[in-house]
Amino acid sequence: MKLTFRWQGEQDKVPLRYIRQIPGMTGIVSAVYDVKPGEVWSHESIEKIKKQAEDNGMSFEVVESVPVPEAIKLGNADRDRCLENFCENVRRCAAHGVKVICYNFMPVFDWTRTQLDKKAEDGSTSLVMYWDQLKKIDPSSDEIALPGWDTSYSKEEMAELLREYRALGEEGLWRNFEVFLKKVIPVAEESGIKMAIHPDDPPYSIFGIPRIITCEKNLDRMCKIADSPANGITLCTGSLGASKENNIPAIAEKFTKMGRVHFVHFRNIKIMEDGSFEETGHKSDKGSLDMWEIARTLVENGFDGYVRPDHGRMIWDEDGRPGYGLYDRALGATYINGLFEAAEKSLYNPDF
Ligand SMILES: [Mn+2]
Repeated sequence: MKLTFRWQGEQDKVPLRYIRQIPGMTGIVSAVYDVKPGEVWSHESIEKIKKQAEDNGMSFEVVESVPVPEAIKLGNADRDRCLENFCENVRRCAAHGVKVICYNFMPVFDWTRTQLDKKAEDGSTSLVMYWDQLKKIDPSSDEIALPGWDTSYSKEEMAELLREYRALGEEGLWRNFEVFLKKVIPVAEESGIKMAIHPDDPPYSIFGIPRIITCEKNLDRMCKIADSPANGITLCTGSLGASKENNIPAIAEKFTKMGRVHFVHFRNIKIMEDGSFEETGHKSDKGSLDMWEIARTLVENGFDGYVRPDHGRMIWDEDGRPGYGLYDRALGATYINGLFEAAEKSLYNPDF
């Protein structure tokens, strides 16, 4: 397991010199933020991140994310140009030592939560998705807005996007995803890059917008479209785990055995009776996922890829981007170290 940490470039409040002090930290997960989605990343910008990481004793081998522009997901007139640019970004990342590219194929929004600062009993705050908050929003309204959603769209643009995706539907989105994979995976293979799709978060449709990277069956379907180790997944335990239907250790076992798990987002989540969920501390007994079982399954099936703590709570009065403070993610990192060390030692030394 190679322990990594997300760093959102120079605008990130958490400096690299702090990240390097987390025990076991080997690398950062980052992206180029100086051009719009769909444009080509400059060599200078990619190289700069690599140098910043290396100056701090870490590597830059995982990109999260190369954004997939709406033109590709919708399959509209600008698709071919955007696909060419995406492929060029894959080649350029490879040229600067990147090994894994995390991306997602979620329409419009990367993730959906109803509140970003829900206070828990211990005073910490975290991201939550409560159905009773969500149901108050009229899905036919053109003014749907939830915390954390992209605010770069105007009201009219957002309404138009929602209309287009509803008309496209799930099968339409699969068709466009297939076009994407058939174009990008051969380029990734050639360049030595492993593509790692991030599951939809949460893994079901909201407001009638299609979502397809949601469950084992659909991950299977994806793997078959381009049958190559370069066509892999980011096992985000908290995203897939937001649906009770998903058995995370079973999914981890199956896709690790297939050689398709290249990156793991390791976090816990507490699912409520009605399917609402709260992001919790990483430890197993704080949420609904058995984190030890997931770590053990990965190790026993030969997983040797990149892992990062995913979202953390806000604790110790830290002020920053919700989910991406230093303190709780650092605690998550040390927990990951503990679970993987125990799993590796018990695997290689059965008497342990
Ligand atoms: Mn994730």
